[in-house]
Amino acid sequence: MADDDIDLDALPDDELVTQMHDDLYDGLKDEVTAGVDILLGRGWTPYRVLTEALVEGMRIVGVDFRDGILFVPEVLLSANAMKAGMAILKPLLAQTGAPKTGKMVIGTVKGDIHDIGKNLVAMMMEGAGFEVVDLGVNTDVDRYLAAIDEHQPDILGMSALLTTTMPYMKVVIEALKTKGIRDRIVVLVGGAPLNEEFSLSVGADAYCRDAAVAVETAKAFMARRSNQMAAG
Ligand code: B1M
Repeated sequence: MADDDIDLDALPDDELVTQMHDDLYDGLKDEVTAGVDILLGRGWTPYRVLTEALVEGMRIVGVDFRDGILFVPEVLLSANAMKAGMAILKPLLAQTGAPKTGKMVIGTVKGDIHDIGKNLVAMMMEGAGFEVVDLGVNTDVDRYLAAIDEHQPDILGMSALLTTTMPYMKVVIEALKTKGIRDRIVVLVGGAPLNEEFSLSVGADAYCRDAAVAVETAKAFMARRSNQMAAG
């Protein structure tokens, strides 16, 4: 270890988490993954590591990106470090052993390449027992429709992080209506610039503020659906 290297193992939890926020900010992938491993080794749940160390770190990056302190190349490094940390947590969050609760197709809409939030939603949904088909980023209406045809999901999830791409959600929902399948599928939308009012205006079933809300909302819709089926 070089003289100025920090011994992450020696830091108490709160200082380690702060250090991880700094490392995420600086795009230091190896340090971020080491921090994730250490916290897990100390008995932190994967969800707590995700929210307190990674998501909070990315929130700080977002603030400085907005304020012109960080630029795209730096934010890309942060995003890569975040993804490396998430890759460790993904199998742990998915280890539920629960019977499959339902199926979701999810993608970031056309013109938009932000995928961290969408990946997080996919991870948490899998952890809650949903089967998830992830279409990736820059998803056009034809790819959504083809995936719905192929996989017959209960839920369609769409993510958008740009004010310029969020209106595309309406294009997809209108296409579902045109095909006559809108009523067969629950449409959940999310992404930082969205809100409840927007989701209603494009004809979605619900807006999900974060991944935890997405899981709760999806479960609530599935419960409602099985009650309706039971009622005949
Ligand atoms: Co971009 N970017 N970016 N960016 N970027 C934002 C979104 C921005 C708000 C930054 C800013 O200016 N403050 C701004 C948008 C402004 C606007 O539209 N009003 C912006 C911009 C302008 C741009 C570019 C145009 C910059 C440029 O090129 N000049 C460009 C666009 C590229 C494109 O998409 N065509 C761009 C590029 C990039 C990077 C490639 C560098 C990188 C993305 C890397 C990647 O994703 N692989 C990036 C990043 C990282 C960000 C910020 C900093 C962080 C986004 C993030 O990952 N957040 C972001 C700032 C911000 O959001 N404050 C910003 C962490 C993540 C956990 O949160 O994505 O909100 P979030 O997801 C949450 C919830 O929203 C919700 O649950 C998630 C988990 O809790 N959710 C869903 C999300 N999707 C859901 C779907 C659901 C349910 C819930 O379905 C059911």
